[in-house]
Amino acid sequence: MARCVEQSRKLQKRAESMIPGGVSSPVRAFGAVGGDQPFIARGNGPHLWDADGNQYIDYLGSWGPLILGHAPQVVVEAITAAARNGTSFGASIAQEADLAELVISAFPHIQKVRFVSSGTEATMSAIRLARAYTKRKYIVKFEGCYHGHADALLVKAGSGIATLGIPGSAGVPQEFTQFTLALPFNDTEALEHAFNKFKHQIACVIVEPVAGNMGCVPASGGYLASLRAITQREKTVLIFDEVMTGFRVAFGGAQELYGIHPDLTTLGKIIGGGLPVGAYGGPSEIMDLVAPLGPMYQAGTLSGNPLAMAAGVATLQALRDKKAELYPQLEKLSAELVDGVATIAKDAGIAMRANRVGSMFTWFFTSDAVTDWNSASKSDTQAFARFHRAMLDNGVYLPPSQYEAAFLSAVHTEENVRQTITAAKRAFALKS
Ligand code: HOZ
Repeated sequence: MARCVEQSRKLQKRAESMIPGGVSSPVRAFGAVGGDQPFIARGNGPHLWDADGNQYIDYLGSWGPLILGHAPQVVVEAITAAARNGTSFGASIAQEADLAELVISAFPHIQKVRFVSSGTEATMSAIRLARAYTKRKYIVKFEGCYHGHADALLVKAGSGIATLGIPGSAGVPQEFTQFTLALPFNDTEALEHAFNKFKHQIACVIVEPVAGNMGCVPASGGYLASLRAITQREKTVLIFDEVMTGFRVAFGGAQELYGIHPDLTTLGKIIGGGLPVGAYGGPSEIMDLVAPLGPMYQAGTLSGNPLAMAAGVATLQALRDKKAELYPQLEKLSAELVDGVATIAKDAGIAMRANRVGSMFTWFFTSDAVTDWNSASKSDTQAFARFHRAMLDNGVYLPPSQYEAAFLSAVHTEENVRQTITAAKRAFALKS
């Protein structure tokens, strides 16, 4: 069943004449999966419609923020009301403290939080702050973890870099990454080795506690506790990059789910309710180094933007009010979906490993467990590409890369899950 792609093709051609690759962010170009990228006309609830009128069940969720689905009434009303009063002031508004209060109530180890406009800004600033606090130069990140596109972090990064199959980015002088140590994820020994080699020189360890940017890859049992113990011993700042996992795997993020608390936390995605927001936060002792209180400079005209604050507040209030039912419901439906498709793949004799934490998941096309970048990169990306195209033709929109997590929202239904499993049967050429 082929989709109609006439309008999307026309739009792609027009965009390509003016925008590199016709896209505002590289993975959207569908280079890794082939076929025509649908130009999205609108979204509602769990569904998307493209410019040709094709309807999809959406598991991209704008790469994670849309935990309440597309265009939830509370968020649309909050943005509309805010817009009537002005769209940007470059001055303080009451809603910044409202959003801060909601973040702090969910993340007890955050005493103070600073809002920025993207996850990239959040991680870049948190690292600058960790260096200011420790007065050390080196940073540790993990292979396959992506923390935005700041120069020093584009080292063995996952996400688009992994999708494109390139080692890093052109335009980043080697000197800019000389203090970045990229170690294997889920490997405590490698971390101990780095601390021995760079004694008293490592400012911070930054980690996605559930990696989402090499596909979904959870930390193995005890790994986060080891990171915490080692960084405490070494007086190094531990940063949890919870841009994807914050308010997603639990209301209080991965740190609540696993009971391990970092020094600094970075947030994004859900806290903007679909609008551009990022944040970094932690104890006052560290956060008070941020300007204007302290010497660590960071600023932004659109930081604390009224529309973004309104969308964030509306989203977090809805999550807070429904969290007792909402997170168990996400868990149950996501398990049905992820295990359902994995069973279909098994019946069809297709090698697949399903990784999932709550409503964040990836179907890897490999028979071996995926625990780090090395094992993720063994996935058959051509098989993933065929699956992706077939699912799209059968009305299911997945992230267009093996190395990006997919997400289920609070408005997906049992019926959506059944339809998705039927689509997978068709994709694997089984009788539905
Ligand atoms: N690599 C980004 C998500 N992990 C993609 C964002 C986008 O293309 O919008």
